[in-house]
Amino acid sequence: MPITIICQHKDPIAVREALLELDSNLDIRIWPDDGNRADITMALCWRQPQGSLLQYPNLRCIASLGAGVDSLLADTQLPKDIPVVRIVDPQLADSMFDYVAAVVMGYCRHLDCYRQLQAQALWQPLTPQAPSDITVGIMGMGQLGERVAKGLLSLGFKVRGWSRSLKLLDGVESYAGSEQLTEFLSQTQVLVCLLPLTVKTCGILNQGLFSDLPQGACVVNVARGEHLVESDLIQALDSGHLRHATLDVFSQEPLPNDHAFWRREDITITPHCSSITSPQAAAPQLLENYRALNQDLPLINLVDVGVGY
Ligand code: NDP
Ligand code: OXD
Repeated sequence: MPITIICQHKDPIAVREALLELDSNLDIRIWPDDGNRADITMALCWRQPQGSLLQYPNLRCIASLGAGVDSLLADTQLPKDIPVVRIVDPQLADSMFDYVAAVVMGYCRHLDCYRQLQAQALWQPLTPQAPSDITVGIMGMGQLGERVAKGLLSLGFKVRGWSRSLKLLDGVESYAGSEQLTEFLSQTQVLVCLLPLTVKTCGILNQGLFSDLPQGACVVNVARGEHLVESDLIQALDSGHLRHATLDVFSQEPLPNDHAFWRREDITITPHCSSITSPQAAAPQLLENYRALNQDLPLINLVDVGVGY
């Protein structure tokens, strides 16, 4: 039974080749030239056009080609009652840890401050902070957040995590739910957002949340641009309450040339590259789900569509 790849802003051919490497008998088509759509039982999607999935009457599984499913679920015409799966990949989590570790280490060694001093040609050594002086708070303690938390702990940082349900993770202070958010934020010197984008988390990085962070805190957003209220960030940086922000994701990507963030020394921008799903890493689990589907076995990495992640 054929698979289709409905994909924008990612290379569908690389995904097809990675799957064919594993099983050369697969019939993998690429939207929009994917033949008779009534034959297709599985769709691999990344930012599929609204309503496109309605054209497949015999679809039995929708797979996100990334860890996040926000753009997939944002399709108001998503066919109902078809299981949605996503990518869960240890390499993706390792890569996210590498990025966050680099950023947080940079804060310990004041690399953001040196960038500002360099712009003024100022030679001014600053006392480095040890990892054990810094509390990192991670919002979202899922596949990526947990890996980042464990990695930062091993580097000597103090780590706390916030999620919907309380976690039991050795060495990590756990907080859950909106009632514990303020307490979680109160000692967080570097805040890392690794939440999925849902109705509950959209705009969560806002003025109220920033004001609950200690003076001089830094913010790292590696989840989705829509978590952040951009004008609130600018205000919190301008007022001096926040020291710096590192942003990998934006409401509009690529970030437009004339966006105010580009010209700020207190914001570091990277182009949605903190952790990239490789087709080679994704292919085995896509194939596993395809085979499970054909044998009526349970699917892996299922998304709770009702909750939004
Ligand atoms: P998971 O689904 O594994 O984890 C999500 C975590 O967020 C869980 O701990 C969950 O809590 C928590 N959470 C969800 N909603 C809330 C809420 N309302 N309040 C508090 N906590 C909440 O996701 P992943 O770790 O795999 O990925 C996280 C996100 O990272 C993705 O959705 C994607 O948007 C982004 N991403 C970004 C990349 C990049 O390159 N910048 C690359 C890959 C992913 P609980 O455990 O209780 O369910
Ligand atoms: C993802 C991403 O969700 O790359 O996988 O952002």
